Amino acid sequence: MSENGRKRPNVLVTGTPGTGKTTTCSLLCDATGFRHINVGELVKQKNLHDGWDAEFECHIINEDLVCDELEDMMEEGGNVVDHHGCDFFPERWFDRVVVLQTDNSILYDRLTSRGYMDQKLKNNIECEIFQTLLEEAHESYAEDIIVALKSDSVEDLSRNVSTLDEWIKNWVPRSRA
Ligand code: DAT
Repeated sequence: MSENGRKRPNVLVTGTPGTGKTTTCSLLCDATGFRHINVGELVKQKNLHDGWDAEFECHIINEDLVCDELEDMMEEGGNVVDHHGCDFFPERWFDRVVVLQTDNSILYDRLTSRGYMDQKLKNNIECEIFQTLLEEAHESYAEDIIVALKSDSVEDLSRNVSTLDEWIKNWVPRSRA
Protein backbone atom coordinates (compact mmCIF):
# COMPACT_ATOMS: atom_id res chain seq x y z
CA MET A 1 0.00 0.00 0.00
CA SER A 2 1.08 3.53 -0.67
CA GLU A 3 2.51 5.38 2.28
CA ASN A 4 2.24 8.72 0.54
CA GLY A 5 0.88 11.73 2.36
CA ARG A 6 -0.32 13.67 -0.70
CA LYS A 7 -3.32 15.90 -0.18
CA ARG A 8 -4.16 15.84 -3.88
CA PRO A 9 -3.82 12.88 -6.24
CA ASN A 10 -1.55 12.43 -9.23
CA VAL A 11 -3.00 11.18 -12.49
CA LEU A 12 -1.05 9.65 -15.36
CA VAL A 13 -2.60 9.93 -18.81
CA THR A 14 -0.93 7.61 -21.28
CA GLY A 15 -1.68 6.11 -24.69
CA THR A 16 -0.33 5.92 -28.23
CA PRO A 17 0.60 9.32 -29.74
CA GLY A 18 -2.52 10.91 -31.24
CA THR A 19 -5.02 9.32 -28.84
CA GLY A 20 -5.66 12.70 -27.22
CA LYS A 21 -3.45 12.82 -24.14
CA THR A 22 -2.44 16.47 -24.40
CA THR A 23 -5.94 17.66 -25.29
CA THR A 24 -7.48 15.66 -22.43
CA CYS A 25 -4.85 16.76 -19.91
CA SER A 26 -5.18 20.46 -20.86
CA LEU A 27 -8.94 20.40 -20.41
CA LEU A 28 -8.67 18.42 -17.19
CA CYS A 29 -6.14 20.88 -15.80
CA ASP A 30 -8.34 23.83 -16.80
CA ALA A 31 -11.19 22.22 -14.87
CA THR A 32 -9.22 21.23 -11.77
CA GLY A 33 -6.35 23.69 -11.54
CA PHE A 34 -3.96 20.72 -11.53
CA ARG A 35 -0.51 21.03 -13.06
CA HIS A 36 -0.18 19.60 -16.57
CA ILE A 37 3.17 17.90 -17.01
CA ASN A 38 3.80 17.08 -20.65
CA VAL A 39 6.85 14.83 -20.37
CA GLY A 40 7.85 15.17 -24.04
CA GLU A 41 7.87 18.98 -23.75
CA LEU A 42 9.71 18.88 -20.44
CA VAL A 43 12.39 16.62 -21.94
CA LYS A 44 12.95 19.12 -24.76
CA GLN A 45 12.85 22.22 -22.56
CA LYS A 46 15.20 20.89 -19.92
CA ASN A 47 17.35 18.69 -22.13
CA LEU A 48 16.48 15.54 -20.22
CA HIS A 49 17.60 13.33 -23.08
CA ASP A 50 20.58 11.51 -24.53
CA GLY A 51 20.25 12.78 -28.09
CA TRP A 52 17.99 12.06 -31.02
CA ASP A 53 16.85 8.63 -32.16
CA ALA A 54 16.90 8.84 -35.95
CA GLU A 55 15.06 5.55 -36.41
CA PHE A 56 12.11 6.43 -34.17
CA GLU A 57 12.38 10.18 -34.83
CA CYS A 58 12.22 11.20 -31.19
CA HIS A 59 14.49 12.18 -28.33
CA ILE A 60 16.08 9.35 -26.36
CA ILE A 61 14.61 10.14 -22.97
CA ASN A 62 16.93 9.99 -20.00
CA GLU A 63 14.46 8.37 -17.62
CA ASP A 64 16.53 9.00 -14.49
CA LEU A 65 16.77 12.72 -15.24
CA VAL A 66 13.02 12.89 -15.86
CA CYS A 67 12.24 11.14 -12.57
CA ASP A 68 14.65 13.39 -10.65
CA GLU A 69 13.07 16.47 -12.21
CA LEU A 70 9.55 15.38 -11.27
CA GLU A 71 10.06 13.86 -7.83
CA ASP A 72 9.27 16.93 -5.68
CA MET A 73 6.22 17.89 -7.71
CA MET A 74 4.89 14.36 -7.58
CA GLU A 75 5.35 14.19 -3.85
CA GLU A 76 3.27 17.34 -3.52
CA GLY A 77 0.40 15.92 -5.62
CA GLY A 78 -1.99 17.74 -7.93
CA ASN A 79 -0.33 16.67 -11.17
CA VAL A 80 -1.63 15.33 -14.45
CA VAL A 81 1.26 13.66 -16.25
CA ASP A 82 0.98 13.29 -20.02
CA HIS A 83 3.25 10.71 -21.64
CA HIS A 84 3.21 7.96 -24.26
CA GLY A 85 5.07 5.61 -21.95
CA CYS A 86 4.37 4.62 -18.39
CA ASP A 87 6.81 1.95 -17.25
CA PHE A 88 9.68 4.02 -15.91
CA PHE A 89 7.88 6.19 -13.36
CA PRO A 90 7.85 5.04 -9.73
CA GLU A 91 4.60 3.18 -9.12
CA ARG A 92 4.00 5.13 -5.89
CA TRP A 93 3.60 8.39 -7.81
CA PHE A 94 0.18 7.67 -9.26
CA ASP A 95 -3.30 7.28 -7.87
CA ARG A 96 -4.95 6.83 -11.27
CA VAL A 97 -3.52 5.62 -14.58
CA VAL A 98 -5.61 6.46 -17.63
CA VAL A 99 -4.95 4.72 -20.95
CA LEU A 100 -6.58 6.53 -23.87
CA GLN A 101 -7.56 4.38 -26.85
CA THR A 102 -8.58 5.38 -30.35
CA ASP A 103 -10.06 3.50 -33.27
CA ASN A 104 -7.32 2.74 -35.80
CA SER A 105 -8.78 4.55 -38.77
CA ILE A 106 -9.39 7.68 -36.68
CA LEU A 107 -5.89 7.48 -35.25
CA TYR A 108 -4.46 7.01 -38.74
CA ASP A 109 -6.08 10.27 -39.88
CA ARG A 110 -4.89 12.17 -36.80
CA LEU A 111 -1.31 10.97 -37.25
CA THR A 112 -1.16 11.63 -40.98
CA SER A 113 -2.47 15.15 -40.46
CA ARG A 114 0.32 15.56 -37.92
CA GLY A 115 2.74 14.66 -40.72
CA TYR A 116 3.61 11.15 -39.58
CA MET A 117 4.57 8.88 -42.46
CA ASP A 118 6.14 5.54 -43.28
CA GLN A 119 7.75 3.70 -40.39
CA LYS A 120 6.76 6.23 -37.74
CA LEU A 121 3.11 6.00 -38.77
CA LYS A 122 3.27 2.20 -38.93
CA ASN A 123 4.95 1.93 -35.51
CA ASN A 124 2.31 4.07 -33.86
CA ILE A 125 -0.63 2.33 -35.49
CA GLU A 126 0.82 -1.04 -34.44
CA CYS A 127 1.31 0.30 -30.94
CA GLU A 128 -2.44 0.97 -30.82
CA ILE A 129 -3.45 -2.32 -32.48
CA PHE A 130 -1.41 -4.34 -30.00
CA GLN A 131 -2.64 -2.25 -27.06
CA THR A 132 0.97 -1.76 -26.06
CA LEU A 133 0.29 1.02 -23.57
CA LEU A 134 -2.55 -0.82 -21.87
CA GLU A 135 -0.29 -3.83 -21.45
CA GLU A 136 2.54 -1.63 -20.17
CA ALA A 137 0.16 -0.05 -17.65
CA HIS A 138 -0.94 -3.49 -16.43
CA GLU A 139 2.67 -4.55 -16.02
CA SER A 140 3.54 -1.41 -14.06
CA TYR A 141 0.56 -0.47 -11.86
CA ALA A 142 -2.07 -2.07 -9.64
CA GLU A 143 -5.14 -3.28 -11.49
CA ASP A 144 -7.57 -1.13 -9.52
CA ILE A 145 -6.00 2.20 -10.46
CA ILE A 146 -5.96 1.60 -14.24
CA VAL A 147 -8.77 2.79 -16.47
CA ALA A 148 -8.95 2.51 -20.28
CA LEU A 149 -11.01 5.26 -21.94
CA LYS A 150 -12.12 5.50 -25.55
CA SER A 151 -11.01 8.75 -27.21
CA ASP A 152 -12.50 8.73 -30.71
CA SER A 153 -14.76 11.75 -30.67
CA VAL A 154 -15.30 15.15 -29.09
CA GLU A 155 -18.11 13.55 -27.05
CA ASP A 156 -15.62 10.98 -25.71
CA LEU A 157 -13.23 13.79 -24.90
CA SER A 158 -15.69 15.78 -22.82
CA ARG A 159 -17.00 12.65 -21.11
CA ASN A 160 -13.47 11.57 -20.21
CA VAL A 161 -12.63 14.99 -18.82
CA SER A 162 -15.83 15.02 -16.71
CA THR A 163 -15.19 11.48 -15.45
CA LEU A 164 -11.65 12.32 -14.41
CA ASP A 165 -12.66 15.69 -12.93
CA GLU A 166 -15.30 13.89 -10.87
CA TRP A 167 -12.80 11.25 -9.79
CA ILE A 168 -10.33 13.95 -8.67
CA LYS A 169 -13.01 15.80 -6.71
CA ASN A 170 -14.02 12.62 -4.90
CA TRP A 171 -10.50 11.49 -4.15
CA VAL A 172 -9.78 10.97 -0.50
CA PRO A 173 -6.16 11.12 0.70
CA ARG A 174 -4.84 7.88 2.08
CA SER A 175 -3.61 7.99 5.61
CA ARG A 176 0.07 7.30 6.11
CA ALA A 177 0.82 3.65 6.76
P1 DAT B 1 -1.57 13.04 -27.98
O1 DAT B 1 -1.21 14.04 -26.90
O2 DAT B 1 -2.04 11.74 -27.42
O3 DAT B 1 -0.51 12.86 -29.00
P2 DAT B 1 -3.36 15.13 -28.92
O4 DAT B 1 -4.08 15.57 -27.69
O5 DAT B 1 -2.24 15.97 -29.41
O6 DAT B 1 -2.85 13.62 -28.75
O7 DAT B 1 -4.47 14.94 -30.03
C1 DAT B 1 -4.14 14.67 -31.39
C2 DAT B 1 -5.16 15.34 -32.29
O8 DAT B 1 -6.41 14.71 -32.19
C3 DAT B 1 -5.40 16.81 -31.97
O9 DAT B 1 -5.61 17.48 -33.20
C4 DAT B 1 -6.67 16.82 -31.18
C5 DAT B 1 -7.40 15.62 -31.70
N1 DAT B 1 -8.15 14.86 -30.69
C6 DAT B 1 -7.64 14.35 -29.56
N2 DAT B 1 -8.56 13.67 -28.88
C7 DAT B 1 -9.69 13.75 -29.60
C8 DAT B 1 -11.01 13.23 -29.43
N3 DAT B 1 -11.37 12.48 -28.38
N4 DAT B 1 -11.92 13.51 -30.38
C9 DAT B 1 -11.59 14.25 -31.46
N5 DAT B 1 -10.36 14.76 -31.68
C10 DAT B 1 -9.43 14.52 -30.76
